[in-house]
Amino acid sequence: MPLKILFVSTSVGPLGSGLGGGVELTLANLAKALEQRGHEIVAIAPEQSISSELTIMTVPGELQATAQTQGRAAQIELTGNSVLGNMWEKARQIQADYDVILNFAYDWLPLYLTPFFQTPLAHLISMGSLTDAMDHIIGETARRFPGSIGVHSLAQAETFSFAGQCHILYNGFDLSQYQFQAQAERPHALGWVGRIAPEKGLEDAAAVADQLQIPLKVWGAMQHQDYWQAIQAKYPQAPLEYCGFLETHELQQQLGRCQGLIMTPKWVEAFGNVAIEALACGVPVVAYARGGPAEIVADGINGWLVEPDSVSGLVAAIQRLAQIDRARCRQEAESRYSLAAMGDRVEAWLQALL
Ligand code: HBI
Repeated sequence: MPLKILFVSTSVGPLGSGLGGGVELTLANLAKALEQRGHEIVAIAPEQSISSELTIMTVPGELQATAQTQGRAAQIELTGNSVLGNMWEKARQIQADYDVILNFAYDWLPLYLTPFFQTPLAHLISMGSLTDAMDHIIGETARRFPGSIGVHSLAQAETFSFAGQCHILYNGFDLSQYQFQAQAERPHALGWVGRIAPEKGLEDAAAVADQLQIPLKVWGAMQHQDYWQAIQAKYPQAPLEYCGFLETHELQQQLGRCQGLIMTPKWVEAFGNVAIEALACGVPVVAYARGGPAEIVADGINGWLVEPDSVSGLVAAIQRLAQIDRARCRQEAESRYSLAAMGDRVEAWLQALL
């Protein structure tokens, strides 16, 4: 039966800014997947959020600091006029109009509020274990509200002591927005996509570009300018090109021309949306065997898995990219990561919770 679902967005940036990283794409795709099945979605998000399809209620307030820059012992912090507090006050006011509330923020408050709401809360946890305070409150919520915690991959779940209580959802994309490109175009560049931030390990991709002298095109929100400058200074001869933060239509057009996507996560990447976006365009993926990408890349089928942090391993894998069938890459995306496949998984999760 059709559900009325309230999404409450990430607190680190407006939807459409790229600062919310994968969560922005996940939220938009999940809304589409559930609406296709007759459910009604409304989202609460920080002011300046924009979306072409989604009905959004925006609230003001200060953004949260990103959890991955806080360190394990980080205390919970909320400013007086926090956008997180304001979003959840709004959710509290209108909760009676909805069958279920789905939280997308990786923050303490929405988890802590679970028992205070009359409408059931479900939490889509978007990253692995980062701080003790978050581990504690997610674990408590998983224990007291069985089935309320959703994650993107087994690897991500296993970073938590309560892995067994996490519902694994993977992710899903509107693959009609991604054009299959049967072959790479000159100069057969490598692609790297993600927030320009230390946890994403861009320096290793630059090292590969430097060694192979193959152009590396970088797309994503420039979150750490100094980090980017340091990489360019370390590899002055590497053919690196920052191509900006593009919305999906532009990104897939340019990414699809690459000979491969290179993924160099230094942390346990919860999923790796960009891997699916590349596969959807027929672009094989070379990734460290770490986190979500290790569950997406089938070695020799849609790309190559590499020993984590091994630049020489990346170099060897790049040289075997021609062995991968690009049409098979697209098929892999369609069979497991379409909106319909994700909609099945999320609908089953929410209905089991209700
Ligand atoms: N940090 N505190 C906090 N809250 C979030 O919602 C959050 C974050 N860091 C990163 C992030 N969300 C997203 O970019 C990733 O989950 C994809």
